This record gives sequence, structure tokens and C-alpha cells, in this order.
Amino acid sequence: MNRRSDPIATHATQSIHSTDPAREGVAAPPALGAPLPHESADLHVSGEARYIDDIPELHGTLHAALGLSRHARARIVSLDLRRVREAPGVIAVLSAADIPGENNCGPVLHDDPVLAHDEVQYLGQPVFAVVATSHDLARRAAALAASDDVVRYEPLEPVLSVAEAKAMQHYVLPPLRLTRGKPAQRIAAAPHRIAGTFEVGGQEQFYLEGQIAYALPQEQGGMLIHSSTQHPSEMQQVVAHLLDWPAHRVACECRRMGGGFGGKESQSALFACVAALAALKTGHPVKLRADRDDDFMITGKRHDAEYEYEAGFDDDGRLLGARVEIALRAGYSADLSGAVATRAVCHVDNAYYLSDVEIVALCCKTNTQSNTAFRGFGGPQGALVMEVMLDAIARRLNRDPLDVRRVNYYGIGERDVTPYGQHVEDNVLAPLTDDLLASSRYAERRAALVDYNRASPVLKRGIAITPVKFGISFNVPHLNQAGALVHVYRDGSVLVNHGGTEMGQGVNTKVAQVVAGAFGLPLERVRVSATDTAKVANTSATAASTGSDLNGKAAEDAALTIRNRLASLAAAEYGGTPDGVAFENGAVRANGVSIAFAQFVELAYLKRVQLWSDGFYATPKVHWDARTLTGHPFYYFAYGAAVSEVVVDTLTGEWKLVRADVLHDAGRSINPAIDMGQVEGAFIQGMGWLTTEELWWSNDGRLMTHAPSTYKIPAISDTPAAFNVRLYRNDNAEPTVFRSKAVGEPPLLLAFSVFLAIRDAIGAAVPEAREAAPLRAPATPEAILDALDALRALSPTQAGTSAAGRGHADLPAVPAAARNQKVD
Ligand code: MTE
Ligand code: LUZ
Ligand code: MOS
Repeated sequence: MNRRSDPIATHATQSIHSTDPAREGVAAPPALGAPLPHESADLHVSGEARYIDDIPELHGTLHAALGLSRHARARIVSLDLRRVREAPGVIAVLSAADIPGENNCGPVLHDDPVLAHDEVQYLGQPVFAVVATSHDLARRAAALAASDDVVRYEPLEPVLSVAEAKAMQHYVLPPLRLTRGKPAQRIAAAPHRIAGTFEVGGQEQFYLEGQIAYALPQEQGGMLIHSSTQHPSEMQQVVAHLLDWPAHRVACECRRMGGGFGGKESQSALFACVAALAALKTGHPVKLRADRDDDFMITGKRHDAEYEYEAGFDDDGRLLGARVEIALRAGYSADLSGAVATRAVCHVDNAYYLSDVEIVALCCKTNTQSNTAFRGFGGPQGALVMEVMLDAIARRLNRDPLDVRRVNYYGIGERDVTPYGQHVEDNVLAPLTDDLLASSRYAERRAALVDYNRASPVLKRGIAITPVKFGISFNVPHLNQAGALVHVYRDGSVLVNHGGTEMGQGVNTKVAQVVAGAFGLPLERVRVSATDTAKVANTSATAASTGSDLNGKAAEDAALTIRNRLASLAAAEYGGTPDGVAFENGAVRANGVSIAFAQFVELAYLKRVQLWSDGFYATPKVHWDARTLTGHPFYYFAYGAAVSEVVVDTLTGEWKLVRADVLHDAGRSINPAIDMGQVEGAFIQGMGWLTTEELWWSNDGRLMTHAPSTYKIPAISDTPAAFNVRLYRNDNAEPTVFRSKAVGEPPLLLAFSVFLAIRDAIGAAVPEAREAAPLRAPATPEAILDALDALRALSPTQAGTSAAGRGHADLPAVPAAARNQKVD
């Protein structure tokens, strides 16, 4: 739609009083708060959205590939790259010795070599890079890394499991310990106690666009890097350090990612570094695109965790004291593990008041990929163990887990201090839960399940409700800042640039809506350009769900600066005060005069008013003492709850989510359509983590599940037939942009309800022993059968009737009709 065909707009000094504001888009709904489609939705669907590999290649572009370690831990005895250099199409082969500056791409501790030097620390670690005339030839040459005459190793003993690392106190960072009150005494004195262990697997981010960087040498010793990254400023910085250049010679640009999910917060760096190094050494543009298997083998994932817990509680299940130890698999280097572990510590409480508590988090050093950010950033790993504990407590007391959860909910004005000392001031857990219980008919359905399970010997149904409270802000306070640049052109069209990156989550759409809202313009008058370190400097990663909060505020700040200038001009021209000037429906109204925005902007230009501005935002209130693990790390909290119902086949371990009801607090939503998509996507992604996605390493530390053939992410067919997702209307108590709330990560934790519903169904299969209900995550069919086996072994009536992996002779006596029941 070309609404600028209106000739009046280009002659703004004429007839400015007579223009009908309707010409400027009155028909369009106000942009802020509207469920508008993602700015790139059409392009995503048509395939026109440009990702890095779609950028037309410059003449002379070369392609890089990485030669990977074949040992989990070994000394590099010799590197003889002659055969690789002689391979067809190869232009250059690079190793650590070719790096002019710092050989590091680690974000915090600088313990991540770009190319291994002396020692390899995990199987899959890049040892050398090949630059060749095509992607295929580069990969073929890089595959020579597997032969002994190219890289000779002296294998060393690797540490491959969390348990082993923990026993050796082999950590990448010192343990974190947060203690409040007297947990040991309170547990010892409590009427009831439980203690247990639990484990949860890791998770591959599985962004659809894999890691990729395209580096282009520029004039006067510059380097431009197109990187699929959540953190362009850090890419700029690590590349500058690698090349030993000042930062102003390096620019990093990212139009969009095909997903990041945390996996491109720090770990896009290795790819950006290698592409830049290769471009420097060859003088050609160089592209490095990791093939899916290599991406799996090289990059870190969500931290898997092993837990030990202990709790004391009263007859109602109210927690009197609790102790939790979370042993996280950091992998071979620190990466972001310290901040991940800190967020885990700060989410053990989830929705519950813990008067006396000790929380310990260990960042275990293993010879595996260096684990990193993944949606939730340790929060899910922290909160999950609390939900598992409360579930166990409910079983012990033979109560509905919902009741045990509710007696432990944070209070309002009392029982409202988190273990880390922050008061929960915006608690909506109780009304949100009540709303969801009613809409999901939880009580009725729970009662119906009992009847169903009594009549159904093989298929068992289970149901669970879990809440979430998720802290919003980077838990490293200085990262909570953002910048933006807003240009208003003479025709009244607006271009926004901000420090956030678009990974599908819709930050560009939301920021455009904020700017459109500030000027009273329809959304199509505002365009967002690619993230670029040359436009906004020193940005934080788009992470911690804060993308729209931070960049929305920064862009709003810039837009309001321009609007204030325009308002002053309008008051000077037409009378009244600047405060009385309105920007609505594509028009500027002052003292009874209404002028089309575009016309007024042209006037402002002629009057030499600056029509562009920067903007900045720093989140107020946040502070953190990393020594005591106390402070006010979060500006506010986001809340939600979900009810999930599953049916489990107790003979095969197969299961299905039959219905999920989700209610999530996105504050006053800037864009309810996008927020609904985030809630649905996060829930399903969380379900994948806890059920089908299993990372499995062989005894020599080789990741065996490195492609979709062996690593099962949810498909559209795994979404439940009944999926009732709603946003909970709850204006943010803090003055965030539009009173909205961050939504990217928190709903991932709602998938706990799926896991606990499976546990509920397993408990129903062996009611006599259901108190134990052991089940590890992910709850694969194998894990479900193992849990059933363990329960049957405990059951006085069913001992020896185990089904898992045995012949039919071992099956429990089941009527033939029941055996033919199908899960769907
Ligand atoms: N949604 C899509 N479609 N793709 C993604 O990669 N990443 C998630 C979430 N939602 C992601 C996503 C993660 S890990 C975060 S931290 C937030 O989006 C980041 O974006 P935001 O801060 O703008 O919400
Ligand atoms: N803290 C946090 C961080 O809470 N979330 C993040 O994504 C993050 N990233 C880097 C450092 N701290
Ligand atoms: Mo998200 S894990 O904070 O990138």
C-alpha cells in the first residue's frame, strides 16, 4: 500500500490546516496493544525472509569448515596439515598458531579457545579451520581431522559425568551457596521429612538456522561480519580481540536469526571468529556455516542437572525447611554457567515461600560441549526440583499436589520474601490459579480420572497443575541497558534501529508498535532495520526475555525526544502548550488545529528541527551482591500456570498429552498475537525438554544424538488436540513500556505440568507404591518403563510383574480387550 501517493504531503507548507487526518491511516487500528502479525510473517511463510546464507555472495567468497577433535580429552602431540592443504579446492588451513590476537571466544572467563591449542577438552572441539572454494570441499578437507597422520593425540582420562566431576570437585567456577534461616534444624524438627535425588537432561537449542557467520574484509582494515547472533556487540568485541584490533574496525550485523533460544547468546562467537580470521588471512569474504551434526557436536546446550534434596514439612505439606543441591553440567569451560547457576539458585523457590532454606549450585567441569544459555537460563533447572519435591510431599501425605502447592504459595504482605532477599510485590499466583482451575475444570477432571484409571488396567491417565513465577532482568545488573536510534524522514515515515536482535520472537514488531504508538502512527509507517554495532554501541545480548522491555523503552525514549521537539514547534506555531499537543491517528493536533503527521514533519524540517534521536534505557531498582547471593536481581516477576492431562500406555511407555490449559501473565500485552505464540512455543519446547529430547554420549564422550534422526524435538503433531492458551490480563506494577511484561522464557516452565502429569499416571498404575513415583527427565518411554519397573518392585502385590524390556511371560495379567487399547 503506497499511501505516500498523496501529493499534498510533499508540499507540506501549503494548506496544512485543511488536511483530513483520515488520510493518514485512521482506518488502521492503534498499533500498541494490537494482535498484529509478526513484521516478517509473510516472508517467513513465503521463504523470502533473508537469513545469512541467503545474502547474495560477493564475488570471491570462500567457505570455511572446522576440523574437530576425535577425543574427549587429549594432548595434541602434532598437527600436520599438509594433506589438508593439498585437498581439492583448499585455499588455506588455519590453526591456533595463525591467530594474531587472543585465542578465545569465551564471554566471561576467557577459557574458550577458538581453535584448540596443546589440548582438546571435548570430542567435537574445533582444532583447525579449512578455507576452500566451496562449502562441500571445505567440509571434505576438514573431515581429514579424523585421520591419525593429520592430528596425533595422546589421550588423557576424560571426566564425562556430572557425578564423577562432583566427586572430584572438578568445577569451572566455585560452588554457589545461598542459606537463609536454619534449614537443617527445621528439617530435623519437622513432623514429616522427605529426601531424594532427581535428574534432568540437557537440551539442544535446535534453532532452525544453524550457526553461521559471513565475514567481509572492508577498506582501511575493517571487517564486517554478518552473524546469526543474539549478541552482535560481543561478536564485535571477541573478533576485535582475536584480530588484535580496536573495536571500531569491526562491525557486526544481524537482520534476523532463524531462532536462537540462548544458543546464539555467546556461542555464535566461535563461528564469527573463525570466519573473520579466515577473511583476514585470505583477504576474501569467508562464510562459515556449520552443518547440523557439527553444530550439535561443537556447541553447548541446556545444562543437565543432578539434584539432591531434603525437606521437612507439616501435616498440610507446608515446607518448614528445605535443602537443595543442584549439580549442573557446565562442560569443559565456564561460558555463561555462573549466571545460569545463579538463576537456578534464584528459581528454586519458584512460586513458594521458603522460610528456612539452603541452595547449593555446582558448575561441574566435564569433557563435553560447554553448556550455555537455553530459554530459561537455569531458571527451569532450579524450579523443576521444587515442583518434584512438592509432588513427592503430596504423595507422602496422600493429598492433591495442588493443595500442597497452594499452602506454600508466596503470600501478599507476609511470607513474601525470596531466599535471596527480594520481596515479591506483584504476586498474582492465587487469582491466576483460581482462574485457571475454573476454566480447565481441574477438580471435575481429576475426579473423572480416578474412575477412568480404575476401569483401565493398561492405559492410565494423569493430570497436574504447576505454577510459575519467573524473575525478569539480567541477573548481572549492568547488562540491563539498551539503546536505540529513531529517524523520522521528511515524508513522515519512521526508521528504527535498536540494540535487540530478532530471532522470531517478535522484538522488532513490538518495538515498531511502541514507536508507532508514540507518534500516533499506523504500524506500516514504521520500519525496523537490521541490528548493527555501527548504529547502537555496546548493546547487551537479546536475552533474559528482556528484549522488548529494554529496547522498547530505549526506542520509546528516542521517539519521545523527537515528539517533544515536534510538540514544542506545534505549540509555537498554533498556540497552546507542548503538553497539549496530541499525536493520534496519523495527525498532530494542537490548539484545535489538526495536521497530517507527514505534513507537520516537513514543516519541522523546514524549521530546522532535529527529526532523529537516540534513546537509552537502564532498568531501575536492580542490584545484586554476588558474594552473598542476595539483592534485588529482578525488576518484576512474570507469572503463569498450566494444567496438563496425559494418557500413558503402561506396557510400551508411550504417552500422549491429551489436553493442556495454559494461563500466562504477559502484563498488558504490546501484541497479544505474538505473546500467545511465545507462550505456546515455550510450553511445547519445555515439553520436549522434559519428555522426548534426550542427549546421549557414548562411553568415550561422543555425543551420539546429533541429528533429528536420533534427537526428537516436538512436532506439530505433538501439540495437544485441546490446547487452551490464554493471556492473563495484568498490567505490570512497574512502569515498563505499555505496562507489558517479558514473555519469551517464563512459559517454558509451564511444561513441568506435562512431566508431573506423566508421573501422576505412573503413580496411578501402581497405587500401593505411588509415593515413590520415580521418574527421571526426560520421560522417554524407556524412562517411563524404568519408573514402572521400580514401582512394581516396591509394590507388595506387583513385585516381579515388570513389563519393561521383558518377554510376555513377565507381563501383568491384563484382559485382552484392555491390551488392545490405543493411546490415541
Ligand atoms: N522465540 C523464537 N521464535 N525464537 C527464539 O529463538 N528465544 C527465546 C524467546 N523466544 C526465541 C524465542 C529466548 S531464549 C529468549 S531470552 C527470548 O525469546 C529473547 O527475546 P525477547 O527478550 O525479545 O523476548
Ligand atoms: N543473566 C540472565 C545473564 O539472567 N540471563 C541471561 O541471559 C544472561 N546472559 C548473560 C549473563 N547473564
Ligand atoms: Mo534466552 S536463554 O535468555 O537467550
